[in-house]
Amino acid sequence: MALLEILEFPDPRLRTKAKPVVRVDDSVRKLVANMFETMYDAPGIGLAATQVNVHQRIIVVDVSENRDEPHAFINPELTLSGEVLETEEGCLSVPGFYEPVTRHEFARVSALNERGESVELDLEGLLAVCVQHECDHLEGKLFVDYLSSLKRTRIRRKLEKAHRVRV
Ligand code: GNR
Ligand code: NI
Repeated sequence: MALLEILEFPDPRLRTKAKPVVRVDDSVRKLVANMFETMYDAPGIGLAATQVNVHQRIIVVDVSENRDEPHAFINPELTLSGEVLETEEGCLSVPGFYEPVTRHEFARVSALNERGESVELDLEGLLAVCVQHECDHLEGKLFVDYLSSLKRTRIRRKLEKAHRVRV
């Protein structure tokens, strides 16, 4: 297993649209295992392959208190429903910033699991929010895109400055 490097905003590679996985094979399972390890280490409640510079439609999530309810979704498709509500979101690719984002209350996800089987799950609460956030990553979209351009620019400048001093 291995920890993967997480890309940070405004890295243009985060804007890549991910391609469908054509076969769930050992290389996909190895990536999923490394994504879980990276997510738990960070720590985060979700991670999209896009964030580790792999442009395939794979996400992992675990919103449980005890960090023992992992889900991997391959080629996820969402059906959104319910009211919209605001949640304070953060992102491992936008470290240190938390802002309210509007999402749907419920989501049904259809996907493949790590064994290549079709799965369908009804999501609510933080899990519904997190899966919507992860699916955005696969489209090259970040939560900062929902903020005002003033806020987004401020966040970009601060992260660019942080990246400069880090190297
Ligand atoms: O760890 C994370 N926390 C979080 C909190 C509220 C809404 C979404 C998230 S996802 C984030 C991890 C991450 O960046 N996944 O892409
Ligand atoms: Ni994120």
